[in-house]
Amino acid sequence: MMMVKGLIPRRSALGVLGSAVLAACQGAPAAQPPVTVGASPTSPPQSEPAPTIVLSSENFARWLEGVRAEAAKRGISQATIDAALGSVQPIPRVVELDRQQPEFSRTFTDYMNRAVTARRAATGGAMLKQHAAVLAQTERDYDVPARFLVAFWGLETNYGGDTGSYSVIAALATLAFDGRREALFRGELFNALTILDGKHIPPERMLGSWAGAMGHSQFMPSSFLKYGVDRDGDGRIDMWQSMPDIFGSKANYLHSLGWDSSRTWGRAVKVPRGFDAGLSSLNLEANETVLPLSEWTKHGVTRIDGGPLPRQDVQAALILPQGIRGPAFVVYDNYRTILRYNRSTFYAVSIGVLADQVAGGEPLQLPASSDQPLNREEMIALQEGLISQQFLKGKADGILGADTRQAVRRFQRARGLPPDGYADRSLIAAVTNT
Ligand SMILES: [Ca+2]
Repeated sequence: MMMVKGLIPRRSALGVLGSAVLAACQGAPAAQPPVTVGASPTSPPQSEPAPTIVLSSENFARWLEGVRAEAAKRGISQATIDAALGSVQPIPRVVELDRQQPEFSRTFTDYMNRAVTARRAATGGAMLKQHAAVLAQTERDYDVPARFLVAFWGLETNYGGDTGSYSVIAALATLAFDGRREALFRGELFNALTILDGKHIPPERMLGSWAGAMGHSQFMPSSFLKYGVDRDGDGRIDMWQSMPDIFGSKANYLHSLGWDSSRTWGRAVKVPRGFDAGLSSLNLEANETVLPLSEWTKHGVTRIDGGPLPRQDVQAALILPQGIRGPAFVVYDNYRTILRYNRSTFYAVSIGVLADQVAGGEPLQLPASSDQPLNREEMIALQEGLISQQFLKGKADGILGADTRQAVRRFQRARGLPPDGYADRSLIAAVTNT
């Protein structure tokens, strides 16, 4: 499922990677700008050319008048409007960052090796202990296990170390004024004003990513208003300093999305030689072939160490994020719940793997891979080849979405290749040389 118009990049804990891209989906149940590190097979590329950034202060002042009038009409107090918007100026850097998105940057293993490091897992383990009391209360009340709350925290802001230092009001005003996604950001600007009006945080402390994601859990203002909870009872929802509020709000969010605390998210597995790659799910929901674990066992799937899969009656899909030669995972319902929060396969797997390691699980050794991420030109060449051979309908858009992956699978089946739906350079060569 591709929702290009909602693509929202933001700064992330993984900003150290240089090319962190956060893909958000406007209109998805989770209004939060979700996170990916690098492009995943599900993150649409941003293809618009970068025009010269001109932010006319005269035009901005005129535009801001309209915002102020509408804010007043929406019932936001004049004092809040003056305090928040009185001296706000557009931030050219925000527009620059908004337009500066890598198209494709990482393969799955590359992403995972950077997202789930031994250090991040160890820090998560320490955080699990340090915040044990708050986490236990949160888990009891919202039914989301502590290790997952810590994993989200670790991936989003490196355990609160990287929450962003942009004025949220100024960043949102800039993005709304810039106009590429005015409706989204103008709405979030009014949400941010509503938060200020509620005295949850003073304007000077309302800091976040350049795209307006706030605090330890990088909530967009709409998510803050929808899922934020005051757990320490001081009358304010504080996503910046109150750990009870921070964990409680995230748990409330995940609970609302349908978290099932009786199950985990899935697990890394080993598939046998000759495994039918056509059994793997290619769509984002990972629900093309859903079988009980006992059936996967019959297909020869084992734990990563070769031991038998759990003998529980769990419905699972199998995913091969980097094709049949890459790592394999069985995934359960909570994996799909993570995807409702952030529609990136890479992100969802990394949350699960990190959560397990935070709780003391074995590190996941991913096989070294010489795969390179495909660039946009290669993706288009692949699609054009698939279209000309009638494996794919429509027009080449350079986005490796579910339709393209299904087309790759049809091509592979027709050529007697393992139908894993995975496109690498050798696949492109096979498609374009025929
Ligand atoms: Ca509070």
